[in-house]
Amino acid sequence: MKLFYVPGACSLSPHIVLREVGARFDLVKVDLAAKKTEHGADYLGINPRGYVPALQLDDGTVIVEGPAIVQYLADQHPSAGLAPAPTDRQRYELQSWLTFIGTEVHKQFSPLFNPNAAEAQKTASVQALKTRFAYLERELAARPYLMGPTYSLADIYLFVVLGWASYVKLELSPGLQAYLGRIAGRPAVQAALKAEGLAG
Ligand SMILES: N[C@@H](CCC(=O)N[C@@H](CS)C(=O)NCC(=O)O)C(=O)O
Repeated sequence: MKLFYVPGACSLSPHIVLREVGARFDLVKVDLAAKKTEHGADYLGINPRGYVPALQLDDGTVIVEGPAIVQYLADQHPSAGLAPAPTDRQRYELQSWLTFIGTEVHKQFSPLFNPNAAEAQKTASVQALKTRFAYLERELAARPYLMGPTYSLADIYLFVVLGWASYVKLELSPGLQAYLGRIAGRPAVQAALKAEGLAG
């Protein structure tokens, strides 16, 4: 398997999942501006949507969209316990969190990383993010992880996007910082950060 990634981008979420489940994989860095892989291949030929992540299976099949990739990996390795079984009603709670993180948190960061975004758009994103952070803080005050006592795909995705807060000078509450610390302490997370050049 190959994971197409950019260091520190949302592709870090499937990268952590690959390590959590103990899969064998190669990392392929992508130059998003040039739409080329580090080996010079046309990235649009791999993911015509032009963004990371993309996971290429050994048979050549490509899976795109972070939430789909991580659920595929969790379902291939159910013993890792990162997702309720597809037939379990709890699976919809996981999908609800993945959707919330993708649409209400991840995408609110986009204007803050875009030098061409209008100030009004950035201000609206900051306001929306502060509201989402306050909500997450309340949710996580009652339990260690989004799904309750059990660490899941949702925590991995949230860890990655909340990690961007410091880059855009948004403060996280002590509760959210403690939550990130719990996840950062996992060996798979440390290994992924190290492999992407984000930790010593
Ligand atoms: N809906 C996509 C969004 C992926 C996404 O936003 N990727 C960013 C990095 S975090 C990217 O590659 N942006 C570059 C671009 O859109 O050209 C997913 O969830 O996988």
